[in-house]
Amino acid sequence: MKVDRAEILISCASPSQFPAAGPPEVAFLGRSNVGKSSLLNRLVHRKKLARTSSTPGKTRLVHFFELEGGNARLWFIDLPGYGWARVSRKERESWQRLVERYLERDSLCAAILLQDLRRDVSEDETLLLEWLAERNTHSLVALTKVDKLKPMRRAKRIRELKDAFGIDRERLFATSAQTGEGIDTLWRAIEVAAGMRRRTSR
Ligand SMILES: Nc1nc2c(ncn2[C@@H]2O[C@H](COP(=O)(O)OP(=O)(O)O)[C@@H](O)[C@H]2O)c(=O)[nH]1
Ligand SMILES: [Mg+2]
Repeated sequence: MKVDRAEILISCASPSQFPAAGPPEVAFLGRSNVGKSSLLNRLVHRKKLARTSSTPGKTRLVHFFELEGGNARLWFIDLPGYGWARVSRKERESWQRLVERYLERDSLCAAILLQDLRRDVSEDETLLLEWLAERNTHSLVALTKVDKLKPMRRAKRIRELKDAFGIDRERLFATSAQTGEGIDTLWRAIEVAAGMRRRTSR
């Protein structure tokens, strides 16, 4: 999708603020600092649509972004990151409630789980993928910050994470928000999931 217009629609602190269903929705999930805001910005060719920072954010908000290109409209949903050390049980539960309620939406056509290429897969990620599979939600995994490793090490790491996630290579994307690597390929998968294009080999 060639994005002509991208803007924030609403940031929701509770499910009651979620907008009524509109265009197809694609959601982004991942641990704090995984590179979610950077990837979102890269996908829509905006430097600052989603805020990026080197310090993990603390607010738990579900951000709805509206994208328009040609005749197509799509919503990108930025879900709050997880995985802070020392969060209270209450905070954890409120994160879970917000995210689970979002992921129940019928207008959701794909959830993209982000994973830092250099980190190991934790139970947070495997449980999320299982949960999505149980709900029949189409899920993809985007490995982030691949520019941080040299090609040989990178290829090995991609294989290791593919095995750790136990998913097909077709659902795994090696990306870099810095160099733009993997962005076109991920876009194609998003378009297929959103019914904007037919599946083709890549
Ligand atoms: N080298 C490199 N750094 C990245 C990449 N994506 C994000 N970062 C850095 O990782 C940190 C966290 O990024 P951010 O997008 O704010 O993560 P978020 O908390 O998941 O939204 C920032 O310092 C980014 O500059 C990438 O593809 N390559
Ligand atoms: Mg962020």
